[in-house]
Amino acid sequence: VESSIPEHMREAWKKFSPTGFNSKETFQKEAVRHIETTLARSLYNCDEGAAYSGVALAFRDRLIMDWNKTQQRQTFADQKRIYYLSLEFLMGRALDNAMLNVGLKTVAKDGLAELGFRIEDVIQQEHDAALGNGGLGRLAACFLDSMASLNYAAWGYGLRYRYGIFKQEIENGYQVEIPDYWLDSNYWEFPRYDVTVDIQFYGWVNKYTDENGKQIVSWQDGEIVTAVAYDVPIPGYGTATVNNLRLWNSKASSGEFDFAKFNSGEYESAVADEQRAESISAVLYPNDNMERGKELRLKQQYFWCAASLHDIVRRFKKSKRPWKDFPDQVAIQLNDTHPTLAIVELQRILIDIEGLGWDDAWDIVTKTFGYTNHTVLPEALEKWSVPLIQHLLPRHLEIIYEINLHFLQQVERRFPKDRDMLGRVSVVEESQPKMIRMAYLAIIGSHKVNGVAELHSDLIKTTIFKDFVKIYGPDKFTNVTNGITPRRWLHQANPRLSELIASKLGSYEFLKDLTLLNKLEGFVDDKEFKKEWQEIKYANKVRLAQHIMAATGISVNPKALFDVQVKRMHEYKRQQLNIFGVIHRYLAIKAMSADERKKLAPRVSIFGGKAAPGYWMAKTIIHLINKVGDVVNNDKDVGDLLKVVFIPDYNVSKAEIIIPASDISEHISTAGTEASGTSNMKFVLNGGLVIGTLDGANIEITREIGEQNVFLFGNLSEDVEDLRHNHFYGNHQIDPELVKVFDTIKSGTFGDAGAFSSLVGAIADHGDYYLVSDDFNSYCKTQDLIDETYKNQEEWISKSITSVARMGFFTSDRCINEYADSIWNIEPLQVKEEAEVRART
Ligand code: CJB
Repeated sequence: VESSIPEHMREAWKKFSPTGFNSKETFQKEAVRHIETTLARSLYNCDEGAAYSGVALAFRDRLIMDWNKTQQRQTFADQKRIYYLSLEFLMGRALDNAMLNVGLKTVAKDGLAELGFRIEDVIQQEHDAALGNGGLGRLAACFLDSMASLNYAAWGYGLRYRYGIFKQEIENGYQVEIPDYWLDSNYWEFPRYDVTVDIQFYGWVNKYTDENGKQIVSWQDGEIVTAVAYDVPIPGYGTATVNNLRLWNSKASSGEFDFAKFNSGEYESAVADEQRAESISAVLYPNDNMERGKELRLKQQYFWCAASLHDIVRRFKKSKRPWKDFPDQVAIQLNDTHPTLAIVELQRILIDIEGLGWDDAWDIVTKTFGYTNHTVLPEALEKWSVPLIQHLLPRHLEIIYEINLHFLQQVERRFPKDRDMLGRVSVVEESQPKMIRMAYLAIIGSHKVNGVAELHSDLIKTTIFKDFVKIYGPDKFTNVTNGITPRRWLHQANPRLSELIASKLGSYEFLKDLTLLNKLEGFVDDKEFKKEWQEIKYANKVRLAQHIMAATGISVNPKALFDVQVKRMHEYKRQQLNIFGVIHRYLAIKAMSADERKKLAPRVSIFGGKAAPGYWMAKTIIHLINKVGDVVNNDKDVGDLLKVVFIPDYNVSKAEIIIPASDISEHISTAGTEASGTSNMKFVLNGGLVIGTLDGANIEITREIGEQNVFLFGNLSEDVEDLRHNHFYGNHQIDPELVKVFDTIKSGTFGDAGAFSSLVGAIADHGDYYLVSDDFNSYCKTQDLIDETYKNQEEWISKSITSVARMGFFTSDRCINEYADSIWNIEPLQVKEEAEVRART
């Protein structure tokens, strides 16, 4: 408060506060000013890149004005805030979203046209902010959008990676990874060089009694790295709320950057220290649903948790409230177990630094945190080795042991006869070396644990966290089914469909209340409407076909059925089932007579997705898809009847082109493995139908839109265990049609069969863990049913419209309101009426 301008001088200040633009002319003035001054370009030297920069800077100014006011309003209101801790925020592009959210996209479009640019071309200049791997990171981005749109006082906290998820290129059918340096021309961040936190690593724990007889615990020596805040404004849709995403950048602590070394001529060593510090926030780990236990990753986790917590605590302390009020002011949500050290860090701050007793501190901690689990896959559940934690964070290891001790004592009192229970639920796994089970720590340190779809939330209660349900009772565990933001995933990705819907519903209000879509059901028989609906899908397919041509050189017929599977490559997501199905179809076409071929609906099988660089099997699947494409796409017998496309470098901005163009999308994970899935929601919201297993949110989507509108197939999650057991101990017969597919691969039809032997072997010889063979037959039959259904376009379009009409539940706005209600106990902070109402274009 010392830094605020004295009362009597504020009028002079306010006179010059920027007012921003709200007309075509004022927008042009701002954009041109930025191009000519900030960027030092001119009208003789302004390409689309420079135009993008000028427009981005103009909109950034606009956002930051609202950002400033929002932050003042939230500080003044002094209410509880949400802090969403996530190692991943898969934001995608910001400009289009900013234009839409402040309601000035038409202004920008018209203004740009007069300056010689098409708005679409300008928007495409932006590099995606790709600080995430897949669903978990994109969910965090959708949540930020919803929290701002609903006027919740919410902060995201993450890391400012210098390199986001790698760019994928395909060479000779193989994935090649290219570093994604994305920070040049990134106008959406504000470095806060004055907001820093020094973070300690290594060192040792000193315990002594001070002169007053008090036990002091102090963590000493080691290494200090400084966290510098970079703030990213998060605008809400149709509201003046602009929240903050704070990303931490690591740099050598200014005290540490060794001037002594530097002066004595040890330049290299001084620079090496600096680089080591900067490496913490250098790169996003590219694994999805897979933990690798690397020391640098643990460093990232602590660095980010500690910086965020110190920031939160600093903000709380300004309020001068007593510590017991902390959980009334602060709700921290852990996006998976990656931020679990925040629990330990808060306990450490409270007992070692603030001097609270253990129990009082622990009570505050557990009331503050909520933990979201995103997977039951064993390889994704985080464990850290005790020696590693001991070395890097010696005091934290002590606190973890003490948390565990208190917890196990409580368990022992409740279940005195169940000795095995203690071993099963202990935070410390008695392995060699011992490991800390982060999910258990997260459960113990939180007041609520949630899964991300109904089936998943049931599964965590009955499988991986079963004992904890016994210990804490079922109420600690809850479900919040995922959602997506309709602003990006309908309006921005599919503007024509959004416009058509608005024309029928009378306004764009559905973008704020997605349940209003149900009024579309009244138009399922409206001929004119259906025709427009179909035309829009077709136009989106033409757009995708152009992209496919530009990216791969493959020509696809937009009249064909577009069958899409885009998501991270993973055995459990079963892209291999899809490509085996494609080979099966290819063989069938080859065997058909000319007459039979005429009756078949032409199809384009479209794939996209990155494989973790060290995930051999996932890379092999990519390779097979590309090799099958090479053969099928060049087979004269096949022609337009089947094309196979792998779109390289699937990311958020490509998703915005691909999703609106699908007729069918595939969500075909082994039942019980995909926690929720969120692209399934995006596809249906854009009028695509889905083929899917009874897994994750597919189940709830089916419940909402009706079984007759979904192509379901495959085994149920409750049968998976038995089937797996049978593969090993019974007589495991591979589906005969799948055997034909394998024989074709083995015969070298798609190049060197050896390249695919591990993929085929995993199913034929090694237990088929993901039940590809068990589901193959029903998958192929369901694909045939899709062909039949597609022939009746009237029926198909009706299904498409009905499905969209019933998707209201899957907005991330509903999801955030549920978190607010059942986990965070927080109300929105209303924005004054005049600011609330904005033109929506
Ligand atoms: N998920 O993206 C990831 N990464 C992980 O490491 C673990 C889970 C995904 O999270 C999404 C958001 O909750 C889910 O929809 C998806 O099923 C899950 O795989």
